[in-house]
Amino acid sequence: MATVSKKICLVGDFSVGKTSLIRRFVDRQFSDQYLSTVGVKISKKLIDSTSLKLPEGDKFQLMVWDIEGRTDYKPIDVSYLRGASGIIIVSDSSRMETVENLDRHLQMFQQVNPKGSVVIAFNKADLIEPSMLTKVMGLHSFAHESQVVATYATSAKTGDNVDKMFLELSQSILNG
Ligand code: G3D
Repeated sequence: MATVSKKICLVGDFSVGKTSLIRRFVDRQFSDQYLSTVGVKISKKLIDSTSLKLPEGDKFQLMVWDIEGRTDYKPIDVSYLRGASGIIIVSDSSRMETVENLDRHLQMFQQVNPKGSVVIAFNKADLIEPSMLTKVMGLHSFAHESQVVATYATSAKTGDNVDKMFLELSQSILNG
């Protein structure tokens, strides 16, 4: 029996729903760990072989990093991304500028970990018409496509696709 532990980060513009997605996935089980100097909150989630393809009895622990309380659009510090096996880049589907910024975040991660797994979240999917959402998602192409494991329309409000997205990223990290 073994537990594999991996770090992932949520990145994206201010107020796109990063913290809400983590809350939804981690079921409000927040770690007390708070690195006040950098304002990072780390939540842990243990996943077993009922949700992931793991050797029988093994467990997978995700350490989910979130920069809390940011109210500006300054670029994040790359040190936050160091050691991350994967990232979820989040946009707010109802705010086009946050969708346009997805690539910028992807490029930053690419520089730190060119082999890491990336999932793109078009969050707040509950706020826009499905046909509009399809259009917004279709508009986008990424500079480093090969790193993008999946693209999801999510809603932290309804829970739509949230678990699925975190689990797909976890499986991709596990598969190496
Ligand atoms: P951030 O961590 O990216 O900065 P937050 O974003 O998770 O703090 O969310 C910012 C605001 O968006 C919050 O509202 C939150 O409730 C809302 N939000 C997050 N995800 C969704 C979603 O999927 N659908 C909808 N409708 N709202 C969402 P407040 O009002 O607290 O600022």
